[in-house]
Amino acid sequence: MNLEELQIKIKTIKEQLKNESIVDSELLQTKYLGKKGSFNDLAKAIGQIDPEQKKEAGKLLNELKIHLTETIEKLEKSPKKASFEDLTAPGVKPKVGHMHPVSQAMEEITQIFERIGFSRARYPEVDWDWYVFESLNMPKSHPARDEWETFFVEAPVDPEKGKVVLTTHTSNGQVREMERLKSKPPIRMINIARCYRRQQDATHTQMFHQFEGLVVDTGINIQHLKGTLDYFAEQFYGPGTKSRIRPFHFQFTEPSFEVDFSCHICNGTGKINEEKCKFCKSGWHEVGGAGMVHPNVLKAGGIDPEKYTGFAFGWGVERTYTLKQGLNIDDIRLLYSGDLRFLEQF
Ligand code: FA5
Repeated sequence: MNLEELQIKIKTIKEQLKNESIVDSELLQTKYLGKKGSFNDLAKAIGQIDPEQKKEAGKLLNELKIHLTETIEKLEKSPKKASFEDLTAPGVKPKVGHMHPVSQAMEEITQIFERIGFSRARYPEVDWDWYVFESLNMPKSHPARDEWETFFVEAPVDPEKGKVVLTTHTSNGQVREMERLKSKPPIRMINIARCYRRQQDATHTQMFHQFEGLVVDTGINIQHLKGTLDYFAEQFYGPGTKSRIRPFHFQFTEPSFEVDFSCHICNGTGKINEEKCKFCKSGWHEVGGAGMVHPNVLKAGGIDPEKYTGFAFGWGVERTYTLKQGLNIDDIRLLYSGDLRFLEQF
């Protein structure tokens, strides 16, 4: 090979690089500057060059090396040329979301009650004082209203239904359901909706969910209520879970109860190896209230309390859900933190 031929070869290599279809700089590096690359092939051929031309040939090769290195480096930094589509490359999986744990709990609760003939209802979350308090046997200025730390809405007062509030409990659905059915039992409602109270700590949030059961028919008694609680306990928490009712007071039920479910950690004994169960401290977890519908509430819904009786219950969805076996969520505010590291676990 003489100097002229070398110059032609150098020109060809430069042209080739200029029109290169490969955009990956590592591949280019291997192709042009690698051990078996174009540059090395040419460098090996320099031995055949006339000794007088060797110096000049070395200079030309040096220039070529600099040119190749700089061009490839520039390519690496510049935006990539439109590359060809590799149809055999593995695809990128799109991120798939899932239902929020509270929505999952609401679905499960709905299905459990639907299996025994309840129908899902949903009533307004911004409602009249009448449905939230007054029709539930809590006349204006009744001290029982204080328990519900209420958000009032700035809206015109209705002469009959009073002020507008953010619903403090799903019990506002009781008289609404009686009205929907034109005061004609049987009623078997499960009302799940958002509620609002001025509260905030590890077991309370300003916005939360409740599910409210209401059954009205002839001959309904506490046994029916207890049977429903036991059924729910076993279905939601697993076989062996028991329910317990304790005397309490609500204006809209008589008698009234607080409802507890047995703790799955200590099986309702309150003790683990002679020590107090740290999860429940007593063997039981309180989930909400229940009772036999007060005659005044039936009357407010146009139902004759001499003919019909009923039971009702209302529990927090978050509270009920966080007690599920294996969850161990000790702060319900986490459910609304929007933290994906937490939510992705469900
Ligand atoms: C009531 O709201 C009654 N309406 C329940 C009822 C219905 C009784 C029908 C009788 C018949 P209480 O205020 O205790 O009751 O609330 C019930 C449950 O809602 C509580 O036990 C708790 O689980 C949940 N809860 C109440 N406030 C909050 C809150 N701020 N954050 C999260 N959960 C709450």
